[in-house]
Amino acid sequence: MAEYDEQQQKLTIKLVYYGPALSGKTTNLMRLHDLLQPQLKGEMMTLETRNDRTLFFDLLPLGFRAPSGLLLKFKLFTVPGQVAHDGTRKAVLSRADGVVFVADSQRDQGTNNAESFQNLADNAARVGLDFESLPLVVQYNKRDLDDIVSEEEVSRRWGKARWPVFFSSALSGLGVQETFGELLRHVYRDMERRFELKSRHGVEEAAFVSSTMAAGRQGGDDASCSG
Ligand SMILES: Nc1nc2c(ncn2[C@@H]2O[C@H](COP(=O)(O)OP(=O)(O)OP(=O)(O)O)[C@@H](O)[C@H]2O)c(=O)[nH]1
Ligand SMILES: [Mg+2]
Repeated sequence: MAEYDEQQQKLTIKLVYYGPALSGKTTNLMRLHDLLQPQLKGEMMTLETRNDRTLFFDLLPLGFRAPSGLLLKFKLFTVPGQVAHDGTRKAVLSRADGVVFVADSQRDQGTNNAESFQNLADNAARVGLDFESLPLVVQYNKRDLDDIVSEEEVSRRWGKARWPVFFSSALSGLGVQETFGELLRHVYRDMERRFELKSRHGVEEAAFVSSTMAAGRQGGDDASCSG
């Protein structure tokens, strides 16, 4: 649930990378952190443990200021994929405004992907999110590996679903920005309905996406993400 602070003219949007253990959620955030310009972008915070396994979450803050003066702040989180950390996953998912589901393309990960997607639907219900209307993009990661499901198989699996599917190699950054951009477009439509971003704040969909991506290029620290 986006937090709108009328007094401070601030809208805080929470986006969550969800998926099975080791699918590449933290790597997606690290690549976004590298790809986006550094000046306005908040420092990424990771709480990593041994063997690349997130124990709590990662957080990457971004932000830009709308023509109306409204500050749009984005908080990007990853959940820990390991089955045991379901309580943390639920807490991180709570009040999310959009989700990227990062699946592992490796052939032997089909069951883990399916269970994690079901876990996402279950936890969304538990924290009171409407899964039907939640902006969601599916990403099949690790396309650079050998034993992976083909794009045709993935299309067959998700073809009838309403969520867009992207392919990526987060390790090299391929597809990372495209996935995030698509999520931003879906989130925009939701925010536009609720906060009239276009008429009240002068923010159109294309600007919403490009300003977030170019968060660092605007200079000045009025849109600083700290605090
Ligand atoms: N070959 C390849 N390896 C990847 C890719 N993306 C991530 N990895 C590797 O997969 C391992 C796990 O990546 P993470 O990003 O830590 O995975 P995670 O989804 O955050 O894992 P949890 O925090 O345990 O849920 C790391 O060794 C990454 O370098 C990719 O696209 N290709
Ligand atoms: Mg992680």
